[in-house]
Amino acid sequence: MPRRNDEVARLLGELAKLTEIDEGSPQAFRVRAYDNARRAVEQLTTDVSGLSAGELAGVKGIGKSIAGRIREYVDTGTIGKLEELRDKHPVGKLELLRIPGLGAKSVELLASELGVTDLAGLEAALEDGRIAELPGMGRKTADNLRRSIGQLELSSKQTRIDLYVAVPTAERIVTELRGVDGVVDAAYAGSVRRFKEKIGDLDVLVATDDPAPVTAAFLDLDDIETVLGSGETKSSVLTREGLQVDLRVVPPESFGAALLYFTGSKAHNIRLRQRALRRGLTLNEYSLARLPQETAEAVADEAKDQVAEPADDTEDQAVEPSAPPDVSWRDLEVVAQRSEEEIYAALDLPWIPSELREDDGEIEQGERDELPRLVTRQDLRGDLHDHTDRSGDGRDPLEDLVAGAVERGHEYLAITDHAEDLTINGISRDEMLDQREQLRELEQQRGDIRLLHGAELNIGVDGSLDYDDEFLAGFDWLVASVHSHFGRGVEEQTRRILAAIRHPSVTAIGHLQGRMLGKRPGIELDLDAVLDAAAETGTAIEINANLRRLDANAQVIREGGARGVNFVISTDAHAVHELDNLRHGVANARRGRLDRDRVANTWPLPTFESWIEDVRS
Ligand code: DGT
Ligand code: CA
Ligand code: CA
Ligand code: ZN
Repeated sequence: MPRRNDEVARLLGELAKLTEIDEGSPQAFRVRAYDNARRAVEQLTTDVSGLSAGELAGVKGIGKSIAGRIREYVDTGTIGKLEELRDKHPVGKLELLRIPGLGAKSVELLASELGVTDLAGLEAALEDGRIAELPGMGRKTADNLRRSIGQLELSSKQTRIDLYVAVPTAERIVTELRGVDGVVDAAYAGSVRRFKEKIGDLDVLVATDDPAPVTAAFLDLDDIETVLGSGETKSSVLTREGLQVDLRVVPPESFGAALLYFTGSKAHNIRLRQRALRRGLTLNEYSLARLPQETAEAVADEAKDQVAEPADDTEDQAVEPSAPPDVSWRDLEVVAQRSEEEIYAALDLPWIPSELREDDGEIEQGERDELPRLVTRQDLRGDLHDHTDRSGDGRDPLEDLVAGAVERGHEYLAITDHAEDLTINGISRDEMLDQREQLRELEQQRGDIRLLHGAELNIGVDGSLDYDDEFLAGFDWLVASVHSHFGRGVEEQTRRILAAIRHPSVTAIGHLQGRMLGKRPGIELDLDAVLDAAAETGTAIEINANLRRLDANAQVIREGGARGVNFVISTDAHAVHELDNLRHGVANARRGRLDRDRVANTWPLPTFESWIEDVRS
């Protein structure tokens, strides 16, 4: 998506949310208009800044008045209406709107009756009983709210933030800063680069010899709420979504050392520094450098005795070796600093992927040259969970989705619209057969991609699936997934999933736990039983690339990989542009330390198709 469109889409989303609060309903005409326009801009392949108000209004989904607001943004850098709504409704209200069970009306009620306008205020009002006493709320609502806040770990007291909030912001900021004059490189680091599911803050690094324009561009980013601090090479801000972003500007020659340092984890870095000392070297955020002979010997002795324990914050001081006080690193001979690869190599290690850097065995594996061979985006040859506009929530026609897949280099693509049991979205047998014909024709016509005719089946509460076994056997590929009854007990849920895994026609289990980050926690499962069954039948477990799902999660992936379970990385795309999300599924698979050979959609088509035959026999 062109860079400008990304920003505009986000602002339209914010306008929709603020208007929802302002008008007291998500169904208000204006709310839907902003949402439609946001989707239209997300799907636009031309840069909005090149379009006139008239041309914008001609885009399907964008009305005249919103076209005007988009032009206003492109021309002036702000939208008057947005500023007005932001002044009227503090960010805390948006935070409240994210809590299940709290709609726009309740958010207004909380503000007008109790003066509660953020999460901390709500928690206080829950605690002292004011919510339970509020007409229109009551004790039951209070209990439900408390449960939602707890389950979703939304509590204001613990400020970890979901990865799905941080990654788009990280990508946007890095793209933005790369475009600043004089910038040689930019990257995000810290826990976001390690792809941890919950993060504290976002760390961004920029390599340049001229920090001033970078800092200026950073502080000028549109989504900043507060500047927490700003110096020549270090700035810190808070975004409107409550995410803290730390920027560090470093000279290009030490970018690798800085990236390594600020990616962490702290425990991984401590191990590397100990390793450096044993080699007469010292590692910090500027470089890996050689210590003078005498100091080196003294420190190496000391380092030899040190037990390499994983350090947490409290142990940090005790375990962390530091350069001796009489040595100034500025005088030392630099051994490596420009890239991470050079630094690892000088420590006799292969480059260790960021997703592994937790001091959880990766250094030992690196030493023995036994690191898992992690999957990359380039390894993937196809996408295996994709919706067209035939099922209710898909947005683009088959032809467009297929063209999008070919543009992205896919050799195969599975179309998996919802089947008939999903009453709102699902499609009938006749329509399925009709689609199959359409698909075969298109495949013939194009000749550049293999199209698998599939469906996304709904796993009923008793483990039953859509259609009947004979009809199911007619599909090339079947994803079965849970879409409702999330609250049942662990035994019932496990039975339900096992039935789907063991069904002869099912080839993959979609979003295994059905969680939606920030919205619902997902079903409880006996994962041992589920993974063992998947390993036994060969049925794949999906790694859903949607950042709101990250389902299966990294832990499940890691355990499954160890048991020889097959996985597929799929986008679950409901629109063409969502085909780009594969990269998030890849990152999650890497976080799960999965060997790329366990990912079925890295396989060449003949291997892939004979595996399907095996699973289904
Ligand atoms: P977070 O933000 O809490 O999710 O986790 P990180 O890992 O992003 O931690 P953060 O933002 O405090 O610092 C970024 C990285 O910088 C961290 O992973 C390692 C490095 N780092 C920061 N402070 C220290 C320190 O005092 N000692 C060491 N060894 N490394 C540090
Ligand atoms: Ca961080
Ligand atoms: Ca930080
Ligand atoms: Zn789906």
